[in-house]
Amino acid sequence: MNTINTQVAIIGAGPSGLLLGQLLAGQGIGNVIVERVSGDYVLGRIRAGILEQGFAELVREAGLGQRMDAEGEIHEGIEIAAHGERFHIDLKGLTGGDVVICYGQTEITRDLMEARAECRLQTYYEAADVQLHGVKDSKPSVTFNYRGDDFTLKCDYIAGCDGFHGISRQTIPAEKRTEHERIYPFGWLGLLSDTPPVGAELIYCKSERGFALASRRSTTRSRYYLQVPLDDTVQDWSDGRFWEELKRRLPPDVADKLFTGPSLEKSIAPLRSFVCEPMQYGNLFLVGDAAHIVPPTGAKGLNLAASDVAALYEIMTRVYRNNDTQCIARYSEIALRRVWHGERFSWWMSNMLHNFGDETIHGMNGVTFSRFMDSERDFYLRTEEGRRVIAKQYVGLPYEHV
Ligand code: RFL
Ligand code: PHB
Repeated sequence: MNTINTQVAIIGAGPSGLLLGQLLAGQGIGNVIVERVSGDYVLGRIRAGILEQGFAELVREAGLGQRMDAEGEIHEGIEIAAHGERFHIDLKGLTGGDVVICYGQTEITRDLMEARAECRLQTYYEAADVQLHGVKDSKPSVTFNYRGDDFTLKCDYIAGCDGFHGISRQTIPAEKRTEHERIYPFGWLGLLSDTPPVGAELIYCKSERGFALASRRSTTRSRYYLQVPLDDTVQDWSDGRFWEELKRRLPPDVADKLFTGPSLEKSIAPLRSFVCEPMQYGNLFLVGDAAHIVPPTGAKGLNLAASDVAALYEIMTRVYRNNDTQCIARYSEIALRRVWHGERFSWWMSNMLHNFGDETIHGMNGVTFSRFMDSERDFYLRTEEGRRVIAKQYVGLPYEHV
């Protein structure tokens, strides 16, 4: 049995774990990451593209803003198209100057991984049988198997950054947590291609045939998504079928300009709203997707993970710098306040932009959900007040300090 000592054990080397580790190291707080899969596998998952300024600030504070600031694109607006009509949401104008950055989660993760390796911070990739112990005690620990050897990682605190399917959340006794969940009756099929994007800004499209999103990674790389039935598989969608369907959902003038080409990656993600309360149990803190999931329509998942990281980073800094252990109990309350805003916004955007078929409004004598959503969308897109409400939430609400 090998024993390692550290201050903060981090479970998971996704963006939450890596960013937290880098920030803590900058304050001289020791940390070790234990990750279930390989680094290459983590980098192979194509996910988020839109970063709020709060996230970007944290990345800069971790000393890693260089490539993001050089290669990331500043987006001052987004478009929302409904049944072929296009509406511009002037993020910058409507919020008094706020913008978002279009820079892939894969790139952020790669930057964080490289920095961690350069700083010689310990990460155990492909760790098997990861288990958390004594999270209610003053000396918790994590055990795992690494390349055939058993390890015990002794620590003061554990950050559960192991995503929705991780083990950290399950370590909290069922009677001590409440989980809220909605699974949507459809998923998103994503396609990445080395084709010039169809627009300079993202275009969120509501059409009779379902939702579509035209996103991008650079001037030569595009990312597109389609709403698809939950039981569809990637094999059901040849590249040709994907491009045909996308053209039908985009506004006609946009579809005419679409460049198609072979896919670099295609995957289907289910859509879910999920919150686990509280986000802290003893010396265990849940961070990011381990505690909450949003449907990607509002581009909020990674950004909510970042605000959790910011809160925990501030608390850990106070603990180790000022011996202030009182503030620990505030983590869950602070993180959850912002999480619920993000949950509501993502749910609302999803409701407005997807097809829900024949779903009816409870107690309204057969009135369909889409009928209400049509007028909701009409109001928010056709009035400046409405567009401002969307813009303010899309760029992200401010972080709360401890
Ligand atoms: P992750 O990225 O899931 O990382 C968790 C890590 O923990 C590891 N793990 C374990 N390690 C050790 N022991 C165990 N037992 C473990 N179990 C799991 C996993 O292998 C993994 O490496 O969670 P994290 O770090 O909290 O990051 C969250 C984000 O990845 C997620 O919220 C975003 O990708 C969501 N998201 C978006 N967020 C945005 O802010 N803006 C966007 O534009 C955006 N677009 C998206 C998205 C998510 C998508 N999908 C596929 C769900 C678009 C899509 C399609
Ligand atoms: C992406 O580019 O992957 C992306 C952008 C915006 C979203 C979701 C995903 O709302």
